[in-house]
Amino acid sequence: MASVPKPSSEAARQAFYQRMDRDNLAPLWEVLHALVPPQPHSPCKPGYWNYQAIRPYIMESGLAITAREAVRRVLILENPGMRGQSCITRSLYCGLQLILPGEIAPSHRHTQSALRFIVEGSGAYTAVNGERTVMHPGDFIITPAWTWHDHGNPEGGEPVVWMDGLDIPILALFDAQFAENYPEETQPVTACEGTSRARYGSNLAPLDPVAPFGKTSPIFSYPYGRSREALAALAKNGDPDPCHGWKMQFTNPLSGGPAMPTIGAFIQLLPQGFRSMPYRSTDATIYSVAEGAGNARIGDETFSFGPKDTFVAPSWLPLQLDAMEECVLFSYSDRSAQQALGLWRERRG
Ligand code: GTQ
Repeated sequence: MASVPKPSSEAARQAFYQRMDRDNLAPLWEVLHALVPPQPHSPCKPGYWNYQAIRPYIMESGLAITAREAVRRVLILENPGMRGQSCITRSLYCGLQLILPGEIAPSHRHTQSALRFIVEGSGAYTAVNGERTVMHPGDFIITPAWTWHDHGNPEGGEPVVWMDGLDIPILALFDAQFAENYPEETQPVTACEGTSRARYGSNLAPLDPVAPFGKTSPIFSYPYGRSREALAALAKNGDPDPCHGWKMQFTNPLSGGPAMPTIGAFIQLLPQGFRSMPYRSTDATIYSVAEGAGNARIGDETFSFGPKDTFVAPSWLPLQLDAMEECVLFSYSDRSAQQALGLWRERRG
């Protein structure tokens, strides 16, 4: 009967690994615990950006380069645990984009999906698929994958800053990135403002159920006034969720599902004095403060936030929110992708 062989010495093992290394081979047993951890184990760290502190850099970028030359004049919010990788979580990118009066950010398209959450200023527009939408603080705007888009700010207006959320690392993971420039600086306007909202965002839909942007919502602008009104009405009726206050997801009216196939976007209201029950989920989440001030405890770090600030909660670290004033928080994460793949988990308390 064959007997179990005696294990090699550590030195013999190391020599063995070195020999196989030349043939692009490596032993699983040296890395198994890191590859298949008992629970999420991420280089992503909690992060916080105070808008008043970083605003001077954003405005200085307006002196450093034009929107035209930069193509997109954006300061990237890099996760403190993943500096140099242009990401705020493992799967998502976040930046703050500035467009000054009289500027144009030229038209292009790419397979990455983008969302915008307007942080400061009004009057700039973004154009998607021949329709322009004017931006106001708190608006949530979508650029579906592979749609032509350009941004502009008419002369005589004010600087406009918005948060860009893109699924850049997801497309990179799959090596499925494509991009191209439009032959002109701006795409022609073929529909008047509000057309897509009239067609899809009025509890009505065309009779032929054509989804113009595939799995992405055909409403590309969700104005803040409407979101805010809904939250205020909800807060008059019933109790807040112990973990989330009153939290809603932006939806695709054609599917009833999330507005974007890779990114979930949310808006929530926390009443003054609300202290949430700790909550964790596998979707690392980026928050932008639309209104109010409070504290976010993420793992064992606590950040005091105010209007226009950004913070990020990594996967599976408990998040607890304290609202010193009534707060409205916008947030986005890769929850859509995780749920589509059956990966998403959450834990309350
Ligand atoms: O507006 O198209 O922040 O392509 C990064 C990449 C914005 C955009 C970003 C982009 C855009």
